[in-house]
Amino acid sequence: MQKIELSSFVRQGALEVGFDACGLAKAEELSEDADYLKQWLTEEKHGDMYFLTQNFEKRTDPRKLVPGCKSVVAVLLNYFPAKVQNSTAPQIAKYAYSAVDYHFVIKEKLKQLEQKITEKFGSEIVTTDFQHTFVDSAPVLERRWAQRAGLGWIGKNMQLINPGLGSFVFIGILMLNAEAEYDEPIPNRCGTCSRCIDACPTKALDNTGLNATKCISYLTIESKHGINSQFNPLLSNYALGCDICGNVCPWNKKWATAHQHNELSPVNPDFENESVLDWNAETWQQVSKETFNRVFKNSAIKRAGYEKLKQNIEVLKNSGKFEQ
Ligand code: B12
Ligand code: SF4
Ligand code: SF4
Repeated sequence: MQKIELSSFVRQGALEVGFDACGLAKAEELSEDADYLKQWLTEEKHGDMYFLTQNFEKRTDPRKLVPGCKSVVAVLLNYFPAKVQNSTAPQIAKYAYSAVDYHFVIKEKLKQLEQKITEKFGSEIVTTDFQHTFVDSAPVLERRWAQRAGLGWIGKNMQLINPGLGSFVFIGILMLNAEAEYDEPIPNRCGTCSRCIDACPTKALDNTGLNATKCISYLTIESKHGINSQFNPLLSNYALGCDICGNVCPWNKKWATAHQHNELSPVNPDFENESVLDWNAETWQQVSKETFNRVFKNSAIKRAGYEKLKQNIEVLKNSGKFEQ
């Protein structure tokens, strides 16, 4: 098998199953990232996200996570929506708009891509003994792999920014047991810009990266201890996640265009065509746990949980973020 043949097939196959971009990188230890991650964890910038302290060696070397793996395939899926919420409604970050959780959508597409590759190159090209497709939930430094696979640069807002798509893209990963022709990383184009750092309401970003414990996304989704009250007035009407450092980035203004993925539609056909885009402060305050669980049954919003969402809405309300 020619390395170049494998890479071209994988890139083309990724587009055929519906991804928006694909690149390949050599599987090797990420020693600089390991140093950075160690320091980041020592400074406790991960807060309650205990899972980030686990599997350090696997996280910084994919060959330890997936024995036999030689190449890392990174794929992107654009999630920039055609329509956004009314700005007076409690804000839900765009990644969570879809009625079907992006994890399911990407896993399914990765499965289809893997099937194409194994049909062409044989089943030994992936390892069947270990999980080898990933999105979000495993010890994989996904942004770094997407960057190494030539899919963009990691901006000062810590997002992977793809020339042509911007940063409102999900990342998926597939590990292969064969060597391939690899993509060249592209240069960082942030330059002297610091709009994301300046715009971050909680000062979670600086030139050394992100302090997750201050990030609205962490506070509204991951924090196990509720929202530290010092941040209450700074939540900028966000009830789940935060898009501010992405919204202000000039590269998104230039490149982000509405995705065409029906699977990421916010409309839930199984529940009266309900869409989170139509929810306002009143809907959120009145919703029962049962209705919440039915409307958001398959969505990323449900992962945050009813109680957490209600708590966040209460914080916004008490901070005078919306009329009662
Ligand atoms: C934990 C997590 C979070 C945490 C912590 C975020 C963080 N920056 O670490 C919280 C809950 C805050 C969060 C928020 C968001 N997240 Co998140 N998150 C993750 C997760 C699960 C792990 C990230 C991680 O390992 N963090 C630890 C830090 C230290 O690692 P890192 O940020 O990847 O940084 C590495 C490199 O950038 C590099 N690095 C950074 N600075 C420097 C400097 C030097 C000198 C060097 C050498 C290296 C280096 O080293 C680091 C370690 O390798 C990934 C999925 C995954 N498995 O990768 C998704 C992921 C990063 N999240 C994602 C998204 C979409 C978001 C949000 C936009 C969601 C939202 N709208 O609310 C925000 C954005 C916040 C932000 N500005 O980063 C996407 C990113 C897509 C993209 N285009 O970049 C991912 C990849 C999920 C996915 N599969 O699509 N997230
Ligand atoms: S997601 Fe929001 S709070 Fe987190 S770093 Fe970006 S702007 Fe700051
Ligand atoms: S806002 Fe500016 S500094 Fe921040 S990621 Fe975008 S280009 Fe880079």
